[in-house]
This record gives sequence, structure tokens and C-alpha cells, in this order.
Amino acid sequence: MVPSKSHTMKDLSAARGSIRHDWTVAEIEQLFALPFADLMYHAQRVHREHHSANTVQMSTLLSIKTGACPEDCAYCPQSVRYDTGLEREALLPLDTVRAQAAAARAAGATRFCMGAAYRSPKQKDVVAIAAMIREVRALGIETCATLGMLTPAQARELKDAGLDYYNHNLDTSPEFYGEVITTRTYQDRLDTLAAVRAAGLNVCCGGIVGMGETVTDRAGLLAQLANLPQHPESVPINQLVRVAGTPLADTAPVDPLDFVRAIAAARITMPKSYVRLSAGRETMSDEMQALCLLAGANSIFYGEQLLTTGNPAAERDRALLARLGVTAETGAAGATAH
Ligand code: SAM
Ligand code: DTB
Ligand code: SF4
Repeated sequence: MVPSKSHTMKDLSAARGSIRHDWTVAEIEQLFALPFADLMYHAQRVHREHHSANTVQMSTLLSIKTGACPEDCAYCPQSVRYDTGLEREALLPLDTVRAQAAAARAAGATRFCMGAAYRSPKQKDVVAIAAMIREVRALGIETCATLGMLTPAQARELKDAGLDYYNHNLDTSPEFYGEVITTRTYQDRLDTLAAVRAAGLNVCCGGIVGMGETVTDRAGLLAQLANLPQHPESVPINQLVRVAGTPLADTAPVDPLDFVRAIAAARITMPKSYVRLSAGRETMSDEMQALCLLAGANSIFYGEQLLTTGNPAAERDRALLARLGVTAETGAAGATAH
């Protein structure tokens, strides 16, 4: 039986403090169906139980290898299959990456995320990126990488180099996935996530809202994430950046309140995870971003550029956080200068 809204409210109140791995898609759909204020109330309650209420973690992204990706992800400007006018760039030199990481740290980021447009990295790429990770970590900033599919041995190599987090998104529900990507399977994604976990890396895994998926698909993605053996430490919720030339360029924009609902449902289903308000902030109003933080988002990408598209200027973000009385998290767990 599908629980009534009032049952969901009671269940949520009773489930105080519990970390679950048995969420059903129907239960999460019920969260989406709650009156907005009820959903926000529960998300905020869960948030305050597990996190400080007025801080955000800030990560800065750098595209270390850009474009010419063989995959066909329908949202992505970096796929070789779509003409998006993007300039390709080979793997960046170590010095450039070190300088960008130092600048990110100086600007106040506590994590530096290196993204590469690979289906999966070649061994020589892993060796070069391991060297980057060593250098970046030595600056005293957490490291994250997103390089596509990894073997268990590659995941261990990155861990040994000092990598703190690996980002690998499930992107959407298993049912909708085939509409967006045909060149790799959902199981391929899950296999890499298992390899990353087995190597002892922190997992950063989330998805995209606004690709034409249904609310059931959004609930399906969150059920997949929340029912992993261990919740991802970091859950990026991206709003689709509609890039001209990609198959999803003309997708109807998502209702901003539905996006906020997705953040709230992520917060409730994964209470201890950092939920990152990720791509798409450039087109969001300050008020919408404030609602996302109220819904339980406690991490952002910070700096003018995501991978290939724009992000709010650091000044605008600092002004927004100041207006909200929110401060940047300072403690970079694990990363120390050495
Ligand atoms: N190639 C690697 C992979 O796919 O795992 C790493 C880089 S890929 C760009 C990382 C993530 O960025 C994707 O999984 C997707 O969730 C997100 N992303 C890419 N293009 C996007 C867009 N136009 N809007 C929102 N998110 C996007
Ligand atoms: C994630 O979930 N979002 C980031 C990061 N992980 C790698 C990437 C967003 C990319 C947006 C499109 C672009 O700038 O190319
Ligand atoms: Fe390649 Fe990653 Fe873009 Fe897919 S999302 S096309 S794998 S860079």
C-alpha cells in the first residue's frame, strides 16, 4: 500500500536520527508530494540533526582534460558526438594544475576537483594524474577527481597518491538512464563506485535534475544513492546546464521549486551526506539558492568556471553567503600540508 501523506509525516517524525538503506521509490515519491512547507520542515530538521546549520563546504573545479570524449551523454558539451564549439584541450601540465589549486585554496575552497573528459583513463593518464594529486594535496587542500570508469587497481593507485574523493555520478534513475546515455550501462557506473569504495576513497555521487525525467525518475535516482551499501559522502545535485549543440539543449526548464524538492529529498534520505548545490547556479536567483540551502544543501562549487560552463563569480557567492549569514567551512578533513 502506498502510504498516505500523513503516514509519511508520522514516519518521518518517528525516524529521527536513523540512517536507512531501504528506501523505496514510492516512499521518496511521497516526499516529493508533501506540501512544500512540510518537506522543508523535515529536511531542515534532519539537516540540523547532522550538520551545522549555517556553514557550506566549498569545492573548486578544474577541467584538466577537456572535450573529445567518446561517450554520448546527452547533456554533455564534452562529447565528441555533439558540435558545441568547445575547444579541446589535452591533459594540463602539472604546474598549471598546481597553480590553479593554490589559487582555489587562497580564495577559500577546501576541496579541489579535477575533471577529465574520459570514458576511462589510460594507465599513463593515471600516472600523470597521480602526480597532480600528490602536488595538490601537499598544498593542504582536499583532492577530488572525476575521470570516468576506473578498475579496482586504478582506484587504489589514486588512493595511494592521496586522493580524498572520487566523483562518479549515477545521473538519473536506472529506467531513464538509457534515454540519456547509450555508451555505458548503469551497472558500469555501479561497478566503478564499488571499486572506488573498496579502495577506501570517499564517494561523491549524485545526478542531474531537468533532463526531462519524471518525479518517479528523481525518486529512483535518490533510492539508488540512498540504498548503496554506504551513502556517498558527497551528493552533487546538478540542474541541467542546457548547452547549445547537445541533444538536451531545448529541454524545458525545471520548476525551481521542484529542484528545491529534489535537494530536500536528498537531505532526508541521506542525512549525513554533504548535499552539493552543483551545476546550474549561474541561472538561479539568490532566493532560489537560499531555499536550496534551507532544504539541506551544504556544499557548492565555488569559482567562475565549472568544467566548461560558467558558475557565479566568487564575489557574488561571498555576497550571497554574507546576506544569509552563512560561512564557508574551513576545516579540510584529512588534507594537511606536508
Ligand atoms: N567523464 C567523467 C564522467 O562522466 O564521469 C567525468 C566528467 S563528467 C563532466 C561529470 C559529471 O558532470 C557528469 O556525470 C554529469 O552529472 C555532470 N554534467 C556534465 N554536463 C552537465 C550539464 N550540462 N549540466 C549538468 N551537469 C552536467
Ligand atoms: C558534478 O556532479 N558536477 C560537476 C562535477 N560533478 C564534476 C560538473 C558539472 C559540469 C557542468 C557542465 C560543464 O561545465 O561542462
Ligand atoms: Fe564524457 Fe563524462 Fe561528458 Fe559523458 S559526462 S560525455 S563521460 S565527459
